This record gives sequence, structure tokens and C-alpha cells, in this order.
Amino acid sequence: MASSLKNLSSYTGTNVADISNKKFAIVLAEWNSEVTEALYSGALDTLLKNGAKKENIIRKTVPGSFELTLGAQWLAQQKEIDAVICLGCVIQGDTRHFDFICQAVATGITEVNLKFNKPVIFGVLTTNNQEQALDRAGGKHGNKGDEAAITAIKMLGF
Ligand code: DLZ
Repeated sequence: MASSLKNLSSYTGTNVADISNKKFAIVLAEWNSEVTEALYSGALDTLLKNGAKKENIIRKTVPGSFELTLGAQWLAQQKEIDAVICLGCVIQGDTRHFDFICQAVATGITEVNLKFNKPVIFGVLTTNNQEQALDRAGGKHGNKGDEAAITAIKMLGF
């Protein structure tokens, strides 16, 4: 299903987990920072709106989306962290770099989920251009950072 048809940004869960004592880490890529900072704001607001405490939310940055996997691993291995949210934005260019980064980060984040047995959320936009990315970072298609945060909360309530 096209992501534009499934917008979790306005999700209002009636049955979400109590996250007041949960510890979150958000790791975001510095590449395409206009987009990733907007994703971060969305994720942070959503966690706070749903009851997370500000002091229980750690922010870390990595240079690019490729580095999200290792950043997520360093965070996920910390016992006190309950969920990690990875935020990035990979924009198609003229070369195949896009494909390698997308493939690597998707596989890498999946592995970190399974290795540490805790939610590590894939909040990485993979778009054809910056406009599509901005549309999904607080624009007309919502904010995928909100959706990543909701996904983390839902997984903690699994
Ligand atoms: C090199 C690169 C390119 C071309 N494009 C992006 C991008 O669109 N989004 C992103 O997050 N990172 C990009 N990078 C950087 C890589 O993720 C990585 O930081 C470098 O290849 C160094 O490992």
C-alpha cells in the first residue's frame, strides 16, 4: 500500500502502552538535515504527547544514514534503553549509491532489532527528490517521524 494512503501521523491510540517509565533513544542522520531534523521534531513531540518523559529521551546524531545501523547498535546494547528510533533521509542521485545505502541500512536495522530483542524502528525516508522527502517530514503526507515514534510505542505494548 502506498505510504500516502496509510498515514499514522494522526494516530490516536486508545490502547497504547504506558511509556512514562520507558527510555527511548532517537538517532538521526546529519545528511539532509532539514528533513531529518523535521522527522526528529515529529518523533520527539509524539513521544512526549503519549507520556514519555523528556529526561528519558536521548538524542544522538550520525553523519549519514549508512551510519544509523552502528549508532542504533551502540544505543540498543545499553540495557536501560527500551526502544531506538532511527531517522534518516536518502535521496536518489545520479549513481547507485542510493541503492547501496538503502539496502545496507534496512538490513542493518533489522539485524539490530533481532540481536538486541528490542524495537529498533526504521524511520528512514527513501525518496526520488527533496520535495517528496519534505512532503513526508511535516508536509502534505504527514510526518514519518511521528509514525516512527508511534511504531516504537506500539511495539513496546506488544
Ligand atoms: C554519501 C551519501 C549520499 C550520496 N547520499 C546520502 C543521502 O541521500 N542520505 C544520507 O543519509 N546519506 C547519504 N550519504 C552518506 C552515507 O550515508 C554515509 O554517511 C557515507 O557513505 C559514509 O559512510
